[in-house]
Amino acid sequence: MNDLVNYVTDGKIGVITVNNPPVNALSQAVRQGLLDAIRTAAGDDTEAVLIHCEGRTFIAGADIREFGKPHAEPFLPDLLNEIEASEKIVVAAIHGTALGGGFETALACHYRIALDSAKVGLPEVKLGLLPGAGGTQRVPRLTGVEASLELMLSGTPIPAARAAEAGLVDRVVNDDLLAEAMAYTQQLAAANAPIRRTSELTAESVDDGVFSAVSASIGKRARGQTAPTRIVECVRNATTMPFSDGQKRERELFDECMRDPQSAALRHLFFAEREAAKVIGLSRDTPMREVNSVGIIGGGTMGGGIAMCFANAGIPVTLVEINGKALKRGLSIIDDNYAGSVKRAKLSEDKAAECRGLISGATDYSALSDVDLVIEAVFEDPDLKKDIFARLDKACKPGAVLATNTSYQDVNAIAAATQRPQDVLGMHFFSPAHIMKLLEVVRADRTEEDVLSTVMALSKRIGKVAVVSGVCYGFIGNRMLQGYFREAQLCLIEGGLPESVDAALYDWGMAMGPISVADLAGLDVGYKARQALAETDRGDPAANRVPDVLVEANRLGQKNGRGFYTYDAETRKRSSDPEVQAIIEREAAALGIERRAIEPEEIIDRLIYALVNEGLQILAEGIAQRPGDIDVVYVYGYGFPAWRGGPMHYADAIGLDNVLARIEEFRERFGDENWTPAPLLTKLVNEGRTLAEWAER
Ligand code: T1G
Ligand code: NAD
Repeated sequence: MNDLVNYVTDGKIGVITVNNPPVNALSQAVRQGLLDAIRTAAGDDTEAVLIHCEGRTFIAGADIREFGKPHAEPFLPDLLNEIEASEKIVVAAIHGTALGGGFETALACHYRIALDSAKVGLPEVKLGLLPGAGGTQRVPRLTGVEASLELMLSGTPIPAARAAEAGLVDRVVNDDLLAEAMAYTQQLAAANAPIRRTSELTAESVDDGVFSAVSASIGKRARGQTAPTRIVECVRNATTMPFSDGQKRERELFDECMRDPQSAALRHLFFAEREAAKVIGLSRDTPMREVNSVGIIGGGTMGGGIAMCFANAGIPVTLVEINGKALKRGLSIIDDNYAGSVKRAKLSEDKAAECRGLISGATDYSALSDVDLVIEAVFEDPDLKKDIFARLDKACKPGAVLATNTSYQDVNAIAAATQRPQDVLGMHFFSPAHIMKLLEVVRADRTEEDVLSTVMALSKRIGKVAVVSGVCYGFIGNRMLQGYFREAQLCLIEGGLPESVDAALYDWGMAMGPISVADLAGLDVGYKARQALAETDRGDPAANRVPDVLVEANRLGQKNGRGFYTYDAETRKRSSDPEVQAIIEREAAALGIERRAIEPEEIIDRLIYALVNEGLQILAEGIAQRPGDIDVVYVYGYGFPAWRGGPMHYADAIGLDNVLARIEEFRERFGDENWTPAPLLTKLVNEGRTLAEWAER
């Protein structure tokens, strides 16, 4: 045994306790401790063995921090086979989340008891991996092929009660797990219950059509990912091969996953998401303010969704609109959203009604006199926002947090419109706000530390992934997007078509092509933002020409059914429009641009490297705390493929020297204005360092 794994005998029961905070991950020391304990039990006079964990959860998986490093014995599959081979009954007592290798450990035990609040799951696919310690062979033997594939391909944990129905857990209790588990183990020993080795069971065979149907669906549910196909092969093997052969092949495919850059990217994101929650320089015990009530100003596209985020977390919300008619419209948007969630079985009727009941409306700011937090989401007009913050300054109680949902505006200037700039920051949600997980938390120059820590903690409470940004035009995400959209428009006018530019990025892995995204967001939003800027600040005229002409031709995008594409009023299905091609060719000629064939590789590199170059500039300015934060922003807010790890991880994977060489080539061809390499890029290449190494500074 060791510090992390303890073994005692309690009567005729050998009790193995794992205690490796925070989540009892199966580090080398835990594996060694478990092996020593099970061997000790094999040799003593106990009749049965119980494995349980201290702390907030049963084993939540292999220790992800050990991945990518030389693998140390004992190897998990061997350890679990030894536990299963025990001549004494072994019982697992599950609380919290038994995930990945943790659930596989429980599956190697002969019986499983769980708290009703516990969950079990195999989330390896979210790390670009597969259950590599027997899970792909044992689960089908216990619960059949389809349930196994759903568990492994979704990676979503299931509650203990459902696991019991599925034959994965034998007993569910609602309290005092250790006592219940001890009693259960003693019962089994006293009853001389059989030693049930799952590996000795036979998995039901199913028609091969089941596997081909699932393989076909992978293209939709996990587009571009490689691990899901390997998972299907493993589960198929469980129905056709003896356990040992199936497990041998599982290991080979697991190693293939581990060597796959996709897994490195997804593991990077796992830790980047957790790092993003930490504000550099802000200690974990920074005090926080209470937030038990929220006010939202503006009940439009964003205000309604934002209100639902808080109501869904049980926090009462007051939605303030400019007048009764606008309020009615705002509340009906919310009603439609809830009806949609019920229709898609995301929420039960009762839960939707309960959450909706927490949202009330008002047209007078006095309704906000006692709320703990106010979020402004009115038109993107800086003067209107400053006026509203000056009014909030008078209406709200001392200590209330005042936030703006602006997409671009200067949060320092908005804060300066109040006598309490220390209570002001940006909370930039993404549309649709009740669905998108990303929240850019914009730290203004005078934002108080307890305001920042309050909002970072609150974001977790409302199910958001928060990333801190400094103040600049467009913060992290929208600022980087400008170069991305610029290159999309330039590729279009230089020779592409909406379909070809979109296909290049979609096939590369983006959730949606840039031209379709522009139509979705509304071409008028960008047009108004450009019109608000001085001519000289609007950037490359060739990049704005076509969208400007479309807006002036009242082609605003999906919102009025015509943009770069036309959209079916019923189905919203998009179709190409030869009129747009004619406009592109006409405007290219007017600008003296000779259109040419543009290969997908060039389109991809121009758009993605524009993101990367601006990302490096943002890091150098300290607008983003670390490269991983930018990756989290793009994966959770802009449909960047998670299996590529985000733009900054991707740049490191490609090699910063290759990125710089390509940018230099683009500078040669297209000029300094759009393609001056970020000084930090040149510096890191000269020093032969990666962004990840730079981030560890
Ligand atoms: N390994 C190492 N560290 C881990 C970890 C793990 N498996 N899980 C969590 N942590 C760290 C995390 O980085 C954070 O650290 C702290 O624990 C709290 O986590 C062979 C190959 C369990 C649901 O994928 O889903 O088994 O930031 O902030 O919100 O088949 O963590 O505080 O320094 O997320 O309460 C499969 C991953 C591994 C589960 C808890 N297992 N973990 O959520 O806390 S692959 C997983 C989670 C595997 C086998 C294969 C969640 C959680 P820090 P947290 P939380
Ligand atoms: P919207 O036009 O859909 O809604 C704005 C609402 O504000 C309208 O209902 C209007 O009646 C209300 N309003 C205007 N003046 C008001 C006042 N004085 N008091 C109370 N209510 C008032 O706009 P939207 O798309 O929801 O955008 C709102 C804000 O969120 C903008 O700053 C925008 O940049 C930002 N944002 C938008 C998106 C998006 O995708 N739409 C995403 C992130 C952030």
